[in-house]
Amino acid sequence: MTSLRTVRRGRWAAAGAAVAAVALMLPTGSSASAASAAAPYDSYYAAAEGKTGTALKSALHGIIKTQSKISYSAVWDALKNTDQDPNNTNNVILVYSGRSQSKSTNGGGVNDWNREHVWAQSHGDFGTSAGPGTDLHHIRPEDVTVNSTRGNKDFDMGGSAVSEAPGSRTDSDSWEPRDAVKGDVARMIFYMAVRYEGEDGYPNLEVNDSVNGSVPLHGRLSVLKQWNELDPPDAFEQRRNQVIFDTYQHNRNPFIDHPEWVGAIW
Ligand SMILES: [Ca+2]
Ligand SMILES: [Ca+2]
Repeated sequence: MTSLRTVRRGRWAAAGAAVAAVALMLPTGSSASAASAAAPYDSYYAAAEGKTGTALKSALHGIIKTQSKISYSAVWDALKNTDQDPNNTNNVILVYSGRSQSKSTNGGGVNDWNREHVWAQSHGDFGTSAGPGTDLHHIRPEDVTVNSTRGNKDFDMGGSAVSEAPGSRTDSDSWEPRDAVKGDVARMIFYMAVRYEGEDGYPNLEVNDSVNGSVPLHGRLSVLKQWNELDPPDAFEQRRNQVIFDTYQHNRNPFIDHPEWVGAIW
C-alpha cells in the first residue's frame, strides 16, 4: 500500500516511469493471489513439495492417510451436504444423471437415489465397513437404476446412451460419464489409488489401462488422464473437497487441489 501511494505521487513527475511501476506492481499483487488460488493448502502438502513420480505418490499417501472414517449409514447424511445442489438446498445433484433431486428421496425405489461407489466395490472387495467403502471422496448420490446399470464397470469411452443419465454411455464392460463429471470421476479414482496402498487390512488399489474388472485395479488409465484434462475442478467439486476436509474426514483429494499431479505421477 505504502509503495503504491509512493508510485502514485511520483507519476506526475515521471508519468511514464510511474505507469510502468504501477504496471509492475499490479501483476505482482495479482500473481500472488493467482498463486495462492492455484496452490491452495501449501502447508498441508508441504511434504509433497518438489516431488514427482513415485516419490510424489508416496508423499501424498502419507499426507492423506491421516483421516477420520465414517460409518456407511452416516454416508447418507454426509452426501446430503457434500453434494447439495447450490441452487436448491433441499436437493442433491446425482453424479451421472446430473439431476437435482430431493435429499429425502434416498432409498431403494427405482427413482430414489443411493450411494454410488465410483471406485466399484468389487474392484477391491472392500465392502461397506468404515474405510474405502465409506470414503466420501469417491461416493456420490446416483439414481438407483443408473447406479445398477453402471455396476462395477471400468471407465472408458463409448457405448449406448443411458436412460436417466443424459450424456453417459455404456457397453458390456465400460461406463462413460457425462462430460461435466468426467474429470471428477478421474480424480476420485486417482485419489483412491494413492490413499489405499495395502495398509490396515485395506487393499492396494491401483489404476491400470484395461477394462477387465481386475481386483484390486480400476481402468482405464489413459482415458482417465484425458478426462482430468478435459474437465478441470469446478466450484462444486472444490466445495465438496472442502466439506469433506472440514466436516467429515479431515483429509483432501490432492488431485482436486493440484490436477497437474496426475501427470506428475502417472
Ligand atoms: Ca467437473
Ligand atoms: Ca494404491
